[in-house]
Amino acid sequence: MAAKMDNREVAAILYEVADLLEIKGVGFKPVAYRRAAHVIETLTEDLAKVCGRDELEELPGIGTHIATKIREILKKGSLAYLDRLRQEVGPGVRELAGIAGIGPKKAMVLHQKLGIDSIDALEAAAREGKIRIIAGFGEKSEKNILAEIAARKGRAARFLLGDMLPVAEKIRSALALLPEVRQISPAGSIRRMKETIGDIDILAAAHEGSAEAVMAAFTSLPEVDRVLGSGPTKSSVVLASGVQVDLRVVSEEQYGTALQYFTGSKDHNIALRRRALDRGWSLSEYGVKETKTGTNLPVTGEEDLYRMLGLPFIEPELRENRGEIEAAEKGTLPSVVPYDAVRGDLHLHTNRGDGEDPVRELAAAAKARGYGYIAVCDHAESPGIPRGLNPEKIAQQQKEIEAVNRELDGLVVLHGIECSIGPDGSLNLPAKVLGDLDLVIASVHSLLRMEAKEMTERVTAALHNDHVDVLGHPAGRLLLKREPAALDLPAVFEAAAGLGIALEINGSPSRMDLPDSGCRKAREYGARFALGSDAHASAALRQMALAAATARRGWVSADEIVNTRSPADLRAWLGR
Ligand code: DGT
Ligand code: CA
Ligand code: CA
Ligand code: ZN
Repeated sequence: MAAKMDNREVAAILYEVADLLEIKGVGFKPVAYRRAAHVIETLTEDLAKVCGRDELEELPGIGTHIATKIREILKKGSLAYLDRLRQEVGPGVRELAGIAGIGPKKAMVLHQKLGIDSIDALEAAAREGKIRIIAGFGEKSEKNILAEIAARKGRAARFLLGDMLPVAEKIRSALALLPEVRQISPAGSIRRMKETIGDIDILAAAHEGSAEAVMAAFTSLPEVDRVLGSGPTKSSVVLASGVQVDLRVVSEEQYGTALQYFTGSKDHNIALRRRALDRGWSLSEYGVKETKTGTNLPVTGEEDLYRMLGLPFIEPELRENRGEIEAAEKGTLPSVVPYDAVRGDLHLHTNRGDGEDPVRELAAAAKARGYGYIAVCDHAESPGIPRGLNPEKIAQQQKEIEAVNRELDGLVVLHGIECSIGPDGSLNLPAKVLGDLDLVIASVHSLLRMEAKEMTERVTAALHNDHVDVLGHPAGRLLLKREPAALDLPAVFEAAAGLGIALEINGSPSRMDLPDSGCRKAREYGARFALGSDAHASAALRQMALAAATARRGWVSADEIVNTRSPADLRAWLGR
């Protein structure tokens, strides 16, 4: 006889049989197995004794069929029928059934309709919005699934910076209107403009004794779904979108050090604290103290704090402890591109392609932002690209752009194109058409899973096309969805720099590509950068801030970016 099985273990086997039968879509039987499992689970007497007296069939809900199975379990410690079911269903699908809100029936639906056979596949499908369209699921269940997977994997769900910036700004500006609030700023990763954020942090300075009023206003904002906690210094809420917002309220004297502390990153702070210790000070969110005497040293703001530590001001985007403190100390920290140094947008899509707005509208919106030029770069016709332009449509677009340019003062519309790079590095348009355009972006849009060697050859071949000016979203990543393509980026940077081709920093919220780390690496090769919003509507021109933020986080200065140049200098660079 095998190891003695207690009632709970027998019940667990029967429950699993029930789940697997249900996943397989078998009717009625799962109910019977589950009922039997429940009876055994709640039985006060040892099941083996009942079996010994040959009285199994007398228990409620246990017929001859299940009694036979139970005898096998008690005898062998296992059940051949279960082993067979496990093989048929596969471990991944069974795991799905364990996710709250899925269960066996829905696990089967997901397996049949989407071929999902693992938690990882489930996560990917949820992120791509494939689950919400299945009957019985919705956006909410998709979110719950992601949250549960995140919790299981021991990490919190992350959100796109581009999605969360407007949310944070709305809350910040609502609170800024309160008479009690003297100063207020985003903090944490959202202030550092990290491409994904765990939660939204906001820091406010309020009048003495008025923190409660600020907290009350915060927790009753219309966006708030539930309040996790609220106290005089910190409150946390969750918004309907599932993102957590932490608000901290400090006194005006503490604001400077608190802003530095809560902006982070944690690693940057730890390095700074070490510097303070070397000077005999202790640094915390509350201020700077002389360790020996315990006296507080006054700090008037973030800049003052860095100055006290013998450093120039370090921009929030750089505070990742990736060498910025050492560089600041040596005076070699580059002055990163200011957000308002960008003079034009080099990647826009119109309603002739897969965008929403006509050239005229995009141009007006760009002019309102103070730009001197934009480049319209719809997709060239190529396999898998929706609404791509063929040479005839490109010629029609040329007429439209000429007309807009005649109407407009102070803004030049450049006629560009975004070509897909074919598997062999070719572009899908004849040289003659490319030669007539003002700007050519070449991007990889298909077959992203190529081996690194082939992918590098493919991209490098495209760079050698005489007409290419910009390599679009070079890393090929999709944030929270797809890892970067396998590609020897340094080899690409070297080739691009040598050929005078700019690397795009794409501001689409799910791209932010080149990533900051890539920008930093590319600088070593003397690369040039082209910032593009990749906007598909005029409202999305603001995505330029995400491109600029990425450049800043990658230590890129204004003179390394081609679209900080005047219209004439940009044209000179383009050779047009
Ligand atoms: P996230 O939310 O995961 O995108 O990243 P952060 O950087 O916003 O992190 P969060 O929200 O946990 O904390 C906000 C800031 O507070 C963080 O950037 C630095 C500061 N902080 C938090 N925990 C610690 C800590 O243990 N030590 C130090 N020195 N600073 C901390
Ligand atoms: Ca945070
Ligand atoms: Ca936080
Ligand atoms: Zn693209």
